[in-house]
Amino acid sequence: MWRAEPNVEDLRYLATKAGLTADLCLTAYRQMSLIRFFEEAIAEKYYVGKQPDFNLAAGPIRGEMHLAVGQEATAVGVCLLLSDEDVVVSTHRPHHHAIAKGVDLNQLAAEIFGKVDGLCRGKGGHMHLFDKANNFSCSGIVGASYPQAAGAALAFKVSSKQLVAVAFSGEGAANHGTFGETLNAAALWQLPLIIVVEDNLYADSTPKWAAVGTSQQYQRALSYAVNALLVDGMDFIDVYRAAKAAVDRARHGYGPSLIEAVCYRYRGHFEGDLGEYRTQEELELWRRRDPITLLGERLKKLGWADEAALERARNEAKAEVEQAIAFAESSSLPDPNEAFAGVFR
Ligand SMILES: Cc1ncc(C[n+]2csc(CCOP(=O)(O)OP(=O)(O)O)c2C)c(N)n1
Ligand SMILES: [Mg+2]
Repeated sequence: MWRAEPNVEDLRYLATKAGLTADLCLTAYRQMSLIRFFEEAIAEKYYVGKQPDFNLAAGPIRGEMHLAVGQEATAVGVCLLLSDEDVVVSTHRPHHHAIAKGVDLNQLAAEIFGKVDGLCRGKGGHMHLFDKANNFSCSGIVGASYPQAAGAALAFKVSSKQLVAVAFSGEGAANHGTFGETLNAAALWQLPLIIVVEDNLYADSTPKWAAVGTSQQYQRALSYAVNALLVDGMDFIDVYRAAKAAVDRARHGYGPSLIEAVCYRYRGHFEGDLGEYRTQEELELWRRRDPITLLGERLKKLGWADEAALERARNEAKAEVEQAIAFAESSSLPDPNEAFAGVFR
């Protein structure tokens, strides 16, 4: 999947042809840094009070935690092309998508901490984030993002709105029946739907080679007559280029696309995962193509940003994260009397 690094002229050509500018790339760098710092801060808080027995119910953040450190380029490369009104449906690993879609960082942090100022007043937690203002949602049900986003895409189509719906998923989710069913309906009805499969090579501890007959999901999409693109998910420019083409098609009536982005998660499937199913060498190999470092280096090579500008972007992102974590920590737990308000019974 990895290509040789393009020379600077080719890089400039590819980036500008996709509509990228120095400003947009710097925004992407800042967003990706924001996601990285946010998730690292959440990881640090998550372990408070959980050691030595790893008690899931202890500490300021309770329950399971799935982080996407390493996968920032896919979220930002796609969501930079979306408006507030476009819909994003995410997964059990949702923070990078939420931040890239513009979900308020304070409300996101507070929800993860189970606090009353959270997106769902603390009832959803990290896997169930709903934000009407930004048309963002997610759920812990693997494979659920496809039909949900297709529903939104169908609504956009019948109401003749030039909006798109994006379903993010992992590569493991693409083994669910919902994947094929959604691809078929989306092709048949030419829905403005974009499925983004983040192929991080593992579904929990199962490597994809042990679970799937074909190594690439995009081949499955082609067989349903859905436009399909395979990209390097560690490369922001490659993701953006493909996403721009897919979003343009969808907005202008040319139907659905699937983008398969090959990427890697540096942390465990969940926090507490010992990761015995993969080697340290593999992890190190992927870290060498870190998406944030790669974009930073390219910006310098293109003359689009210098180290001082990158550092400023990182510092701004860090300050924003610190402020959001402090907001979440100082927010109150919900009143127990609210437990049954706003839920199905
Ligand atoms: C319907 C359903 N089946 C099983 C699970 C348990 N489960 C949670 S995450 C996961 C693996 C998902 O892998 P993938 O789609 O590749 O996403 P990744 O975790 O790699 O981001 C599984 C099996 C679930 N949450 N929902
Ligand atoms: Mg996976």
